[in-house]
Amino acid sequence: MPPNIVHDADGLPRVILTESGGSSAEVLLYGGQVVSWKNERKAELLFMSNKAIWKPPKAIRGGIPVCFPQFANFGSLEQHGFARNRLWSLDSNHSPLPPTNSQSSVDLILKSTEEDLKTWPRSFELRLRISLSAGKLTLISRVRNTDNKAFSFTFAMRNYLSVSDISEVRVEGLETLDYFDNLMQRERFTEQADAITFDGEVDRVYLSTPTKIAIIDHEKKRTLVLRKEGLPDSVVWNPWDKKAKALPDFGDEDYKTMLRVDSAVVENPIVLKPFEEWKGCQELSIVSSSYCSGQLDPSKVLYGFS
Ligand code: TA6
Repeated sequence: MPPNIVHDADGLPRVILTESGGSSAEVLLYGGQVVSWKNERKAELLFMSNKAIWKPPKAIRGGIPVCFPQFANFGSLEQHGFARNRLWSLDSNHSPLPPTNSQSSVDLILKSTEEDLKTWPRSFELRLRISLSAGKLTLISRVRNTDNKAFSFTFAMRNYLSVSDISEVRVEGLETLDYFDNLMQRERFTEQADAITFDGEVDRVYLSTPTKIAIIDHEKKRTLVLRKEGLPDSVVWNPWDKKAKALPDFGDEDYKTMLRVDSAVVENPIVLKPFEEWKGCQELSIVSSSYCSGQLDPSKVLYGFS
């Protein structure tokens, strides 16, 4: 069943994904960006700034933007590369989808254009499969080198998560890891805490992270589990009050109800020989948190995951 593309007031073509359990997601062809993921009770699980600018070539501040071929300014391109500012297409040439009676998956593709070849002279195909199932949102990204020479790239899927109160959020799974601190000229540190909590601006690239990271929203008694493969690093970002005020497309109070936890390749860029392909997958799932004396019971969340 071909995806049904709708155009909203902002004129941006999008695909609406639904599944029989009642959850839904919205994907823009602009940037190949998930802009909404709602659970069966229609609660929005992703953060979207109410000052986001839904007009090309600006990147939309929220949902799950894709950074390719460069994360941040770890290279000569514009900040976070150009994939998030380009119009992607439906990928008709994709591997068969499981038959469903609702539109629960969509395959998108972005290919190198004449314009982009001027700034990044490499031919590529970037594919993104977005799949929705009960309580889960899965993104599978693939980069194929369609050039006659090798190239390298860095990459991120930037998960803007909706939280009830950032001061009541814990992130588990990154303890004891090394990280680059973007607030300290990317100096390398080692995480000492037994879980990350938030009382100020955080902008860190955690390196060689585990396949599962738990973001625990105490107030909502809800845990979001990020599971990833082929994406070894994870960026954690909250601008806090001062930086929030300095961002034109971010509400002054927005920092209180958001946290960005990315799946990324930053420290060791991917190198592809001609016609090689790289694959990076992430799965976001929602589980109810189990708390005892303020500690999450990891066996019930991190390892209870199939
Ligand atoms: O987390 C990496 C980072 O580059 C931060 O330093 C901050 O700039 C954030 O991403 C936002 O980037 P953007 O280009 O989306 O405004």
